[in-house]
Order: sequence, then structure tokens, then C-alpha cells
Amino acid sequence: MGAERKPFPKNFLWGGATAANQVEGAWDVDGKGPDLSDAMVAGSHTQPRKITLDIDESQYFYPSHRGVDHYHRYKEDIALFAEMGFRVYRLSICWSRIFPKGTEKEPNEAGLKFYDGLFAELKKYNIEPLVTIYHNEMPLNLVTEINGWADRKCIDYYLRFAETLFRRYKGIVKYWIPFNEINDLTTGVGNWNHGGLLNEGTVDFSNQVDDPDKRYAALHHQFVASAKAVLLGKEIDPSFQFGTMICHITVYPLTCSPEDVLLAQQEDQLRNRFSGDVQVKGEYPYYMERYFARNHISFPVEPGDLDVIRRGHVDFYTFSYYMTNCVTVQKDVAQVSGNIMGGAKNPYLKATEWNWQIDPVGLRYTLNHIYDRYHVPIMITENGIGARDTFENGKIHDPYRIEYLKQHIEQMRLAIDDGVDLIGYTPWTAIDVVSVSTGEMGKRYGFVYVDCDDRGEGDLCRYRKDSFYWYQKVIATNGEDLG
Ligand code: BGP
Repeated sequence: MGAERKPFPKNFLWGGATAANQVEGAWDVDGKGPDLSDAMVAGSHTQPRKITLDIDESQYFYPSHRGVDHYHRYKEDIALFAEMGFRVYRLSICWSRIFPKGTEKEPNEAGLKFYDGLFAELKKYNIEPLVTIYHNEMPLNLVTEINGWADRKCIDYYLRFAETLFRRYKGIVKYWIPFNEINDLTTGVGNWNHGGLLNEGTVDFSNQVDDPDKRYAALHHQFVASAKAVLLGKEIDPSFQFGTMICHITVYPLTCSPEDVLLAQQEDQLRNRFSGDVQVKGEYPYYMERYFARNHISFPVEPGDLDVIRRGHVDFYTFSYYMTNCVTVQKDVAQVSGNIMGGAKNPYLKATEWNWQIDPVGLRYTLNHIYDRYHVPIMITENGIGARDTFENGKIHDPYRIEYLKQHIEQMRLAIDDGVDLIGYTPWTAIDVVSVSTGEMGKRYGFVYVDCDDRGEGDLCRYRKDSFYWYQKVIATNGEDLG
């Protein structure tokens, strides 16, 4: 074997990602029903997002209602993605646009028409769609009627939605992700937007009342729904490829004390491996049985569920990667925030304004960690930096974003050289979108700037950031020229 550095594979899928609830807007247009994101009021890093089941626009501002109006501007947006050279675009299909209440027998044709148009536009530029079927867009009706995924009936409603998409987009979409960040339900923060679970007493997104029995029942229902979707999808079109999507919370022990190392292993099992093991290996891992028993957690598993999970495993592994955290048995150590959960502060890393620690080397570590365990192709389906951009005379200079992405891509290249089968990269985000955790527009991730502020003010015009041109060059050189 030669020791020359391995390049990015020739057909590497470079692109970008968004999610319907953060980008589309048009929340009540063409028959769309409200989804759970539409009930989330704008907040900030310090002010939690209120959840209001009765949507009251006269009193509150709900950023998803207008999003960045991708619904009406998708042609312009896709042309910009094509200009960057995207080979893949990760998007989600909004459930409540297709089944406004979630319970209908027939889909909403106007909703499907929108996605017909969007896929036609992608095809025009030869951009491969990567579709997330469920990305926080549960019809609000299912939340109020059956408490979301806590109810097993949700599996059938979801499958009707998935089947509609499989039949309609057979031959158009090949790559499917049944659930975004399915492991978010291993934390209390996942209750609302991942599980559609609103326990009594919850008033905002950051301080949710948790009921672990219900939460793990919901997660189990999602595992079963995902496996059934895989089996059904492959029956409809055997060339479909399905991927898990894990919010990868890479954890380090804060010190080399064996207690910290053990704690880091346990956290990794609970947060990352558990959901990956169920979806890729098709089995509930041994350590979770003990975790449930020790924590007195129980939820119903019906006969046949484990067999479906075993047979309906996915083909590839995808994950989001923004930061890493440390854990320790010590008390009173400095803390940082992070995606879905924070942890102890790592003295070797810097953090963003939102206190998410930046760790490019951790990405190489994570890629090896995952590949070593599963040996399936991997895509990084979210990675990026939330930052404030300054708009001056039509220009946005964002060297911090270029630096962040460049360092992460360098580590991807090293991981490929380590032998990891990395097949794609869709950074978060293709274009500025509404932030989930804070509801702000000011926490920007995109290559394309959208004129819209935290109160929804702005003309929504699009502008190319410096990172847009930089990424265009990265793609054109297949990751060789990182600037
Ligand atoms: C992930 C979600 C995305 C996205 C991202 C960044 O968990 O899948 O939808 O929003 O986090 O988080 P935030 O928007 O809170 O900055």
C-alpha cells in the first residue's frame, strides 16, 4: 500500500443543509397545517423560547411563520446553491404541509406540488436531494390530540406520510433520513421538538418538564417507525438508501481519572451509540437494558417490534457535529453550552458567542470512532458555526466561518486518509435560517446572507457572503484548495 495521502473521493457529495421549519416560512399557505415549530415564540441565548399551543400572532412573534420565505424563493436559492457547485442538498419535507393534521387519509396535493417544483429545480442543476422525512415538523394537531410520539398511533400516521413521499419521489430521491437527530430524545430537551411531547407544566423550550417513561416510549416508537419506513421504502424502490442521523455529542473525560473516563464512556453510550446501535446494527444494546433498569424507566415494547428493528436497519450513518464537551465527576467546574446539551469546559478549546466549543480535531476522532464501530458509509449532514454577520454595502466578510469550516474539512481529509469511508458533507446551513434553540436570525450559519433580523424585519434579499466564494472554490477543487 502506498503512503500517499488519499484525496476526497471523486464523487464526494459536497453540499449544504436546511430544514423546512427553519427556512420555508409560508406557515399557513396552500393548506399547510401548523406544525410544532410554529408554536415556538422567538427567544435569545438568555431568553427561553415560549411554547404556545394557541398561536397568537397579535401577542407574540413566531419566527418560523415567515422563516426566510424559501417557499416562494426556492428557485433563486437553488440557483445560488448551484452557483456554489453543490452536488447534494439536504432538505426536509414538512409533514404538516402534506398531512395538515397528520390524521388525514389523503395528502394535500398543493403541498406535494411545492416539493415537485423544488425537486425539478434541483434536477435542473444536477443536485442530488438528501431528504429528511422528519425534522421537527410534526403537525401540531398530533401534539394536542395524542401527545405526539408518546402514542403508538403516531407510527401509522408517520408511515402514511413516508409512503406518500416514497411513491411520489421514487426515481427522484435516492437518499432518505427517516428522523433528524433521533438521539435528541435521550435528553429532556428533545421532548418538545423531536418527540412532540408537551408534559404538563412545560412553558418554554429550555426548561421542559420531563417524563423519561414517555420520552423513551416516544423514542422506541420512532425506532419502530424508522425501521418500518426502511422496509416499506425498499419494497417500493430497492435502490433507496436510508441513513441514521445522530446529533453527535462527542464527550471527553475532563481529566484522566478513571472515574471521568468511565463517565465519558457511559455518556457516549447513552447519547450517541444507543441510537446508532439500534438503527445501524438493528438491536437494543445491552448497556441500555441496564440503564433502563437502574433508572426505573419502562415503556411498552410490542411483540414483533425488535424483529422489525433488526430487519429495518439503515444503510449509512449521518451525524451533526458542532462542538464537543467534557464530563467529570468533579463538582463546581466551569460549564459550557452546546447543541442539545452542554458540559464541562475544555481548557484547550475556544467557544463561540453562544458558548459552543470549537473542536476540529474532535471531528477526525469522531469519524474514526463511528467508522470503527459501524463500518458503513458516513455523511456529515450538519456542521457549522453560528455567528453574527455584519452587512456592509452588500458585502459580508465572515473569515470566522471560513476558518471554522476550513479546519473541519482539513480534519475530514485526514480522517479519509485514516481510511474512513466518508461520502458526503452538507454543512449547516446552505442559507441563513432561523435558529432552533434561540429562534434568532442573528445566529447565522449560512453561505448566503438573508436580510432579516430577530424580529422578522428585513426585505429577505439574498447576498453572497465571503464564505460563499470560498466554498465554491473548495467544491471546484474537490477539497484540495482550502484557501
Ligand atoms: C441541530 C438541528 C438543526 C440546527 C442546528 C443548530 O440540532 O438539527 O435544525 O438548527 O442544530 O442549532 P441552532 O439552530 O439552535 O443554533
